[in-house]
Amino acid sequence: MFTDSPRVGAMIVRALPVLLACASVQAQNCPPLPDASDVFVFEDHANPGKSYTMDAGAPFVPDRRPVAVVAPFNASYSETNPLGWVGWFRDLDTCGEELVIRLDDAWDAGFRRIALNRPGGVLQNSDQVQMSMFWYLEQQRRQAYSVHMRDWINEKRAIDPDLEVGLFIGTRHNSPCTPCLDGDADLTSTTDCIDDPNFIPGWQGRLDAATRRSAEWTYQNTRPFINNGVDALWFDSASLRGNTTGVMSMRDSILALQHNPDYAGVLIGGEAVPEGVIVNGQWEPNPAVLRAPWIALHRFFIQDSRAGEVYDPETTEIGVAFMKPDVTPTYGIRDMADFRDRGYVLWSWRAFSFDMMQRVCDGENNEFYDAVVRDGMLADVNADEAVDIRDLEDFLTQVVSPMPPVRPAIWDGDINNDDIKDFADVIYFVQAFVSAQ
Ligand SMILES: [Ca+2]
Ligand SMILES: [Ca+2]
Repeated sequence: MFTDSPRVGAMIVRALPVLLACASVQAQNCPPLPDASDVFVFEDHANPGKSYTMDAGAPFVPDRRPVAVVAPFNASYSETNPLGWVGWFRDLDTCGEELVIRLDDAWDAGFRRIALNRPGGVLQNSDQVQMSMFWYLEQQRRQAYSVHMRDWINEKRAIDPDLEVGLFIGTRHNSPCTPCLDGDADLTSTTDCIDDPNFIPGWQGRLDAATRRSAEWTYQNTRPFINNGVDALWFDSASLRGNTTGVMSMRDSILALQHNPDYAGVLIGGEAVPEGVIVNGQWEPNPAVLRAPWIALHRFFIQDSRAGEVYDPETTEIGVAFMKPDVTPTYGIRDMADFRDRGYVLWSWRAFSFDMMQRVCDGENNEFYDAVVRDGMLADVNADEAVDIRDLEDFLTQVVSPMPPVRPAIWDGDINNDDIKDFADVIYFVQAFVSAQ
């Protein structure tokens, strides 16, 4: 999951009395849900007219563009904030405008792929991210997505039709009208949730493309976002091989949804990079992994040296999410450039790594480079928000280093962004360096 909380922290939270009710959520009447009686279900032999197979839909094409994470949720819980909204998203009167400000931040920084991290919030006492993200929200917060976000996407997609806006949501679900989950690994089957008239006790649901109930709930949970411009769905904790509710593992369900006509044009991705098997001493990823996009936190790739090493960046999209640099293992711009050079897709949080991202990538249409030029920090090649002798040292080191396998960017010494490293870059760097003093 995209959280810095170690597992022990989650255990402590679970051990505490559950004080935070979802009463403020339950007070909302669930609006009429989209009719999901006619959704496609994977290989539904009982209903061949609404069945599909892995052969349906467009083949997966990896996307190498970096992703910016915009997070309305950051687990800043309080008695009045049971869903853990970040500060700027808490006020019902301004949440829509504030969301647009963050989307603009990502756009202005050069990102053309954006993922909203848990746009429905998550109850503090939940150890899992639920898939429900819309219907139980207050009207103003729903409108932040169905009006403000929709208008923003329409405006920006008119400028760049390739703009991707995605959701990072859970693989587990209960009724779409409640953020409560039931299950074996959390305490959300508490009195608070049982009191929620929408909550279905005892139902442990996981994403399962072959089960009608899951297909219907997945459709109802994601449809309001897709109808308002969202074209990517990232499912949290999707690597489980377990087969607890249906016939498909979650990683196979991720791949299957990519072929579901109900999600035509929508990219379906999973977290984390799933396990594979060792065959004759060789690491063999599940075939589904090679045909769908996957992401995991940076530390996953550091801690599990097998992860990612066998994936072909030409056919597989593996994202590396860079969060707080002070969380072990730490990283810097060299690490980010190294992952870039190995074919990974970089995921970035603004407060932690937008600046580094802008210097190791120049953008499909130079959006990242242009943003750095606008900011006037062209000589800050190491992205530490200062122009000093360390930038000179890094520049001199990088300008004589071999060309990266992707287009060279500012970090690589291509200061004038003509994809060539030569003496002209020295002139550009010196000019930028001097003007910054
Ligand atoms: Ca610097
Ligand atoms: Ca150059």
